[in-house]
Amino acid sequence: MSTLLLLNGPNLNLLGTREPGVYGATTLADVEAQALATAQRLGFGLEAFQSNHEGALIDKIHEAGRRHKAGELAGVVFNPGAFTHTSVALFDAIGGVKPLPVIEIHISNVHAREAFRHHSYISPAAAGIVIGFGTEGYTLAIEGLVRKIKAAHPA
Ligand code: CA2
Repeated sequence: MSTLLLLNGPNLNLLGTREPGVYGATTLADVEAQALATAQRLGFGLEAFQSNHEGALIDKIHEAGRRHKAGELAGVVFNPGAFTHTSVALFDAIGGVKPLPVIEIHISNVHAREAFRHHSYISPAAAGIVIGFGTEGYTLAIEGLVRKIKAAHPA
């Protein structure tokens, strides 16, 4: 049970290439490499997946749920991008794979932005939320996820 999944949703493949004022200059490849280093420092492996398609993200969450049941995957860090504010289907998917822990992360402080970003369909299903720490939030999210995993499975 020593692998984590980093899941990124729509347009996050553009990280570091546009809108550096909002999302920073770090690329998605940098984020994934940093996340792997963080996971390994904490004794875990890490797989990364990004998709611009809601159904592909849902399929990946279902697969993560099956792997969690089989003892092959410990938890998920998920930036659902704009689907955060629209997707009942992703809320249902995360609810459908409980008790797999899913940490929701947002690079920007969505509450300091447009009103349509203030509501998350994902948050009620998430085990924890990290918002507004830039791409360093991914490191915080992995650290928080590992704390929750260790609390649920004391050595
Ligand atoms: O702050 C976040 O992490 C968001 O999840 C990012 C989403 C946005 O819709 C959410 O409200 C908050 C957007 C991701 C788009 O990423 C881009 C990166 C570079 C250039 C353009 C888009």
